[in-house]
Amino acid sequence: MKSLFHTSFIQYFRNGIAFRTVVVAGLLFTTTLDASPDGSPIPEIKFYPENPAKAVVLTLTFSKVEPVSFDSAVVSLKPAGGYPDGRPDVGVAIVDVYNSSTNSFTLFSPRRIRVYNADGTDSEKLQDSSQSTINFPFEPDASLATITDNLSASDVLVDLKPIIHDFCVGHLADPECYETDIAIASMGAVDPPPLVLLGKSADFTVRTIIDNNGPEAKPAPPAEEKGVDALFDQQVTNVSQGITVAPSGVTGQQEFGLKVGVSRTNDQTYVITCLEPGLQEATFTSTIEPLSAAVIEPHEVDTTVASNNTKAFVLSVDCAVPVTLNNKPHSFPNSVNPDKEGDIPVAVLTTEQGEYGNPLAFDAQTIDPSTVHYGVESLASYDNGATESHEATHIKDSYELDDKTRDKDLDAVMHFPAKDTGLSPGDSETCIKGKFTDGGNTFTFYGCDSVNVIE
Ligand SMILES: [Ca+2]
Ligand SMILES: [Ca+2]
Ligand SMILES: [Ca+2]
Ligand SMILES: [Ca+2]
Repeated sequence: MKSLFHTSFIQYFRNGIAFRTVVVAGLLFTTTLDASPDGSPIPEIKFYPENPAKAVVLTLTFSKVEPVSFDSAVVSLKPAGGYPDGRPDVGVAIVDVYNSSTNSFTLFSPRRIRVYNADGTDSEKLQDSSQSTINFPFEPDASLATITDNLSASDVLVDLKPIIHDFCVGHLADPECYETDIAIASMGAVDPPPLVLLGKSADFTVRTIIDNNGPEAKPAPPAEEKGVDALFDQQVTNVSQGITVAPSGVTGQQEFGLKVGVSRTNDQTYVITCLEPGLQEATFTSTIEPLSAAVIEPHEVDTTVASNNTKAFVLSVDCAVPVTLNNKPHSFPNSVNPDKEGDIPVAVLTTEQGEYGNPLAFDAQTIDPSTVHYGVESLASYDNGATESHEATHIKDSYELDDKTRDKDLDAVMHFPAKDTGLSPGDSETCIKGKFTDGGNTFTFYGCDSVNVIE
C-alpha cells in the first residue's frame, strides 16, 4: 500500500498540484484559535479573499468495467491546478447557463499508475478502478460538466449549479457570488373577454410583473447596465372541468437583464375553450428564479424571509349559453332609429338542442329579467347598455327568425330603450346578455341579432 500511495503521489505530481489543493481546502474553514500563550497574536493565514481564484473539485470513480460515475463535489478556495498535455484519456467540457462552452480540457486517466519494477525500471499500468478528483476554475455562471472517460467509453454529466449555489449561499461576500431579490410583484389578466360562448374559444393574456428589488447588481456593475438574468416558468393548474386551457404553461423562458427598480412585464397568451356552462376557473402560477447559480435570494440565507418568487392568480371564465335573439319579432330587417325610437321589442326564443345551431336546449321562461342587458356587443357583453323597460319578461309564443312562424312554445319578449343601446349609424348587430336558472344553477346566456340602423 505504501508504494502505491507513493506512486500515486508521483502521478498526481506529474499531473500538477491539483489534488493536493483539495486536501488543503478542507482545512480553511476551521480556524478559530485563541491567542498564543505568550500573548502575541497568532499570525492569521489568509488564503482568501487575497486570492479570489477558486476551483470546482469533482470526485469521480473511473473503472475498467463500469461507466465513469460522479461521487461528490466541493468548491475549493484555491486556484485550480493545471493538467499537463498528454494522453486524452479523459475529456472535461463545461457549459454555462447560456449553453455556451466555457472550458474544455483533457487529462490522463486516474487509473493510470506507474509501478517500479525489481530491476529498477518502471512501467505504466492501469488500475481496475480509481476514485479521483478533477478540478477546474470556478465560474459563477457554470451549469454543466461533461466528463468523458475514453478508456471505458462512457461519460457522466454533473450539474454544477447546486454546487455553485451551495457555495455562494455560504460565501455571500465572495466577489463572484451576490445577493439580489427578484420577485413576482403581481399577476392578472389583461382585458379578459367578458364571456366565452359554450363550444367556442377565446384568447386570454395573463400578465406577470417581475421586479428586481436589489440590492446588488453584479456580475456587471453597475447594475443599471446589465441587471440579473432569470428563468420564468408559468404553470396552469386546477382547471375546472368545464374548460380547457392551452398551452399548459411555459417552462424555462429567459428574462434577461432584470434591473433594480425597473419592472418587467411578462405576457403569456392562452386559448380557453368552454365545454360546460357556468363560471369556470384556472390557476396560473408564475415563478422566477435567477439563471446563474451564483445569485442568491434573501429567503435562501434568512429563514425569516418568505420567498416572493412565486405567485398564483385564479382566472374566472364565464362560459355562456348561446341563445337565439330575434330583434323586432314579426319584422325584418329590424330597422332602428336610435334617436327617435322608444323601446325596441326583442324575443329570446325557447329552443331545442341543435336548433339554430345552439349546443344546448334553452327555456326562455327561466330568464331573470333583472339581470338582462341589451345593446351593441361592446356594451351588452360587459353588462352595460339598456335594461328591460318593465323589469320583466313577457312570456308568449313569439316569432321565429323568419319573422313569420310561431312554434307554439313560450318565448321571452322584452323591451329596451333604443337610446340606451349604444347603437349608432354603421352598427349592424345588437346583443343580449343575462342570467337564467337551470336545475337550481344560475348561468349566463348570450345571443345577437342583426339591426338596420336608420337616421
Ligand atoms: Ca425573491
Ligand atoms: Ca326580426
Ligand atoms: Ca321554440
Ligand atoms: Ca315559440
